[in-house]
Amino acid sequence: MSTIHLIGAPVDSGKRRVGCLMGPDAYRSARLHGVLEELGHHVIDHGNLVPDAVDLPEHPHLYQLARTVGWTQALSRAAASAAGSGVPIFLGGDHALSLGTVHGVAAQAAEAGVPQFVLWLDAHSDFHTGETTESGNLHGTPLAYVTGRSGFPGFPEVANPVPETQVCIIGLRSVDGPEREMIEASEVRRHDMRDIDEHGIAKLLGPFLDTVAEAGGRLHVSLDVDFLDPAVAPAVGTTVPGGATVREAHLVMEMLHDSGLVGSMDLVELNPMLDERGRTAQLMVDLAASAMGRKVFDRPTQRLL
Ligand code: Z70
Ligand code: MN
Ligand code: MN
Ligand code: MN
Repeated sequence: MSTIHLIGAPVDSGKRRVGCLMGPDAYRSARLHGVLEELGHHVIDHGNLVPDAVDLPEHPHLYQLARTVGWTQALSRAAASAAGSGVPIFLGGDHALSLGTVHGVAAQAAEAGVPQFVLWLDAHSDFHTGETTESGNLHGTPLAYVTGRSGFPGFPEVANPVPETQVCIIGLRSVDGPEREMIEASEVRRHDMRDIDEHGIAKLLGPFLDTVAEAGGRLHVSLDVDFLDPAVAPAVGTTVPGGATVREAHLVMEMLHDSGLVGSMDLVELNPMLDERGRTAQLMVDLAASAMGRKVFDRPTQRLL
């Protein structure tokens, strides 16, 4: 059994549409803490973080740059400290929070001498730099930042970039031109929805988990709500049709648990303003439970939401 640190990260500065700041409390209302305790884990809810106060002028293109830099600093410290003493689960918050969480866990892994791997479950590649993003929305940039690309003015230096070969993206179906060019020129593993349909998701994830295990590595999992099909997970700002099914997502989580390799996890982009009777929050909690060891025969027969 593990010590699990629940860390609220109500980041809402990574894009224009607000609401993700309510994400941490939606997960709490869907009983994430209790569900994980029922699996036998020692669970500590650290409440919600606040961003550092950062004095940066408005950027002509990057939306809410100073606030996002402030979040990155605060989250990196929290992630580095929690990763050394259990499994942190970051309750988002939009995907800009991963600028900080991955930065922090990678720093702690480097200190511990463990290779850091990242699994990115997302419709988007989030591989823009501050120079290529057309929207100026920083939630579309964390993978470029943590793999060590330039174009991130004001952000903490990335002293421990995650090597491209240690990153795997699954679920792709919305990638902008410059992102595509950068990814194609990189060694990042990436699988789009066609790959999932043609091969099955287990055949994509399995070899990556083998690589992590062979390297003696530790895995950070970043789960974007829009990895899922909007028909089952409507509470997200940018819905992209044709996403993963509930079954595919649970299978990924079950394989992650069986691997024993997950060191940290982000739950991101949940916007409770857009949810339907809490169903997306509930599904994300169920997926986190699967990732932390819930088996089909342990599932409660009665839903609380
Ligand atoms: C687009 C951009 C995005 C969501 C990431 C979209 C980015 N590539 N959207 N996650 N939900 O604006 O950079
Ligand atoms: Mn994302
Ligand atoms: Mn996305
Ligand atoms: Mn293929």
